Amino acid sequence: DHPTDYSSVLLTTKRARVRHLLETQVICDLRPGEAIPSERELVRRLEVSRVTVRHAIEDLVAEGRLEKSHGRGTFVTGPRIESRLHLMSFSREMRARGLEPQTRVLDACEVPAVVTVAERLGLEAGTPVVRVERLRLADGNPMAHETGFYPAASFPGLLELDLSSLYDIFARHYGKRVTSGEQEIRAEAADTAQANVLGIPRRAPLLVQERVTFAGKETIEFATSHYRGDRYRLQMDLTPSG
Ligand code: 16G
Repeated sequence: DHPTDYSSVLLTTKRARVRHLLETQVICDLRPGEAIPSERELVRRLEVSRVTVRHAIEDLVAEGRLEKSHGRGTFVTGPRIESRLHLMSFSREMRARGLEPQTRVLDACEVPAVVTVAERLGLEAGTPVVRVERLRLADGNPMAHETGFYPAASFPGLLELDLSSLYDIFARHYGKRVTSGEQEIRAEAADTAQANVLGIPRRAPLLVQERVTFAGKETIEFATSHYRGDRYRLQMDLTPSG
């Protein structure tokens, strides 16, 4: 009685089957960053229609298994990070997972703290802070875009140093070890600027983490990290409360 319902069920099944074939017969032989064969080639290899191949690819893109690059093709996505919520630097966290961290410093300068930044750092508005904007990569794949503010008085000469790992510098150059932090996590859709920096489509999901970090009683950081939603998951251990 509902022919349209039946046809959509059949289509979904076929689409799911081809999606499975793509994963088990094509993607499994490729490494992250490698391109999948052309649609035409996939039609030949999997013996299905072009439309079905296209739909299956769309599903895998939506799941984050594949990513499209305009005019270049469709690629197997890079590493997916499953992070426990803990106080670790980006560099250490990636190394702990066998990935090579890289940092591209996009901007670093000293500025007077605006009210919102000053409040989080426990400073008077206008107090000099160092603003560091960085793109964080793992094995060459963009993972996060981070902007942090650091009290200039706590870190004299910071701008002259190599800013690829701040927590490392804080410990080695300034004898300040990160001891605790407060963090908030929220979801956001990438705006054009974030999308461009992270190499994702506009409106793609981001996991935003805002952190205030302490070295003992001293507040040393207020940072906002925009992580790619397709490459980052957070895990936490739960204990009963109340
Ligand atoms: C993490 C922190 C960030 C900190 C950075 C230091 C989150 C959400 N953010 O990315 O606040 O600045 O580590 O890492 O975890 P680094 O020592 O490699 O610069």
